[in-house]
Amino acid sequence: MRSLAVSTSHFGKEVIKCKAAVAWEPNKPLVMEQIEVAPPKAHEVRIKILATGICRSDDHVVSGSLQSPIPCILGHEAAGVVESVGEGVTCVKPGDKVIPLFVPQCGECNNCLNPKANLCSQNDLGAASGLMPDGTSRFTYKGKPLHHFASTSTFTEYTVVHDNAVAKIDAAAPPEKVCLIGCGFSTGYGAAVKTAQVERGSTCAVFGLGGVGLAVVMGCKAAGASRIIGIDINKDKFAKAKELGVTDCINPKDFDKPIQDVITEMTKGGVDYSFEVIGRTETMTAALASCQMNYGTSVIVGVAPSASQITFHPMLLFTGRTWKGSVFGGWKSKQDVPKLVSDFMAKKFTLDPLITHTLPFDKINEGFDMLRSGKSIRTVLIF
Ligand code: PAD
Ligand code: ZN
Ligand code: ZN
Repeated sequence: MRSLAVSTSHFGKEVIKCKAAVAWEPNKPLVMEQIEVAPPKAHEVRIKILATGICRSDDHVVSGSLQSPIPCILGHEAAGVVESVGEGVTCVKPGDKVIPLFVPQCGECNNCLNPKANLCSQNDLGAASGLMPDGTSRFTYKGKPLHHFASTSTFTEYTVVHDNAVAKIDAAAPPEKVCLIGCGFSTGYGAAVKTAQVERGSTCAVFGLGGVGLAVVMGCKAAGASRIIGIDINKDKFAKAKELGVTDCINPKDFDKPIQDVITEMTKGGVDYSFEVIGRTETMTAALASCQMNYGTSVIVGVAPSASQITFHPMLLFTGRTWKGSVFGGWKSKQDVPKLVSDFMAKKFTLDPLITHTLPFDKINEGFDMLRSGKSIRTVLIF
């Protein structure tokens, strides 16, 4: 059984032994292990995870399409409570309810200082190190270091993050719901309302109706879109999509011609805003071609395989379309996550439709299986 050493001061000093799901090898189930979690160093925070969602980006690492060093502890969509803090931490204290941030907000880099930007230079995405900012790990298994993932690592009873990668949230917020504000909900909703800035009366197309795609739909709906076309190869996703505001559901498998031609015909020239929320290069170009040539905007949200490249006809952009990307919905994480949690508490949006399954942490691999087979939207693991 796990033994929890409780530190006597609010500076964590003891190593904690706890359960974590370790990704040892690509394309293999995660393995529940007892690991050691080191105390937080200066400007670091050790968090007891209460609930975490499973996002497709975690699976992208398991499948090898997203490069991040393994063995590692995946997971980046969570809520928890601060167990202890390192020296110099002023933004949170032990006992605070928090959400770890896979896009940090250091507040000092050029990106943090620019109101138009949200991708802080301190992020560990892209050419990921899988380490804390000081280049070391706080996780070991039998003394051997394990990598972190995306500045967060939440598939563990305890994690350590830098203090620029954690946001204090309302103490009353239900962790098993607001964990989705750590990734899926905020990413999708923000792609619509912040990155694209969908306008009232506009037409939208959302490619991929998983957890993030449905959150895009919620954002389009909240912004007052008059028509939202949902595209998915799994028709089982259509009922919920319609509940959330999709007006037309289409399955590319039902047509002989390219789906962009179908959408262009349906809308007499293309949508105002399209979103790729799958992570495939073909659907990225299809989404671009589906938006109106003079003023349409297409937003890439899906994470394409690390090694992939896109070939597309320059005429698609020459004629006036705009192509954008959106990481974490364009939100400045540390400042905006607490506000999104307050908005949830004020019932400005709901998270329930996105959560189809709740499982104990031990059943993490069942959650991954349901994501891969298309049976779930979001599975939330409870600790
Ligand atoms: P998901 O697997 O729940 O949803 C993807 C959906 O796409 C599923 O419903 C599939 O059936 C559907 N789909 C698959 N292939 C096709 C196809 N060829 N045509 C049409 N539909 C298809 O994933 P998710 O919602 O958790 O994540 C979606 C993507 O967004 C994924 O690539 C993930 O890595 C990325 C993501 N990006 C960010 C960000 O900050 N930009 C954050 C979180 C997730
Ligand atoms: Zn995610
Ligand atoms: Zn920064």
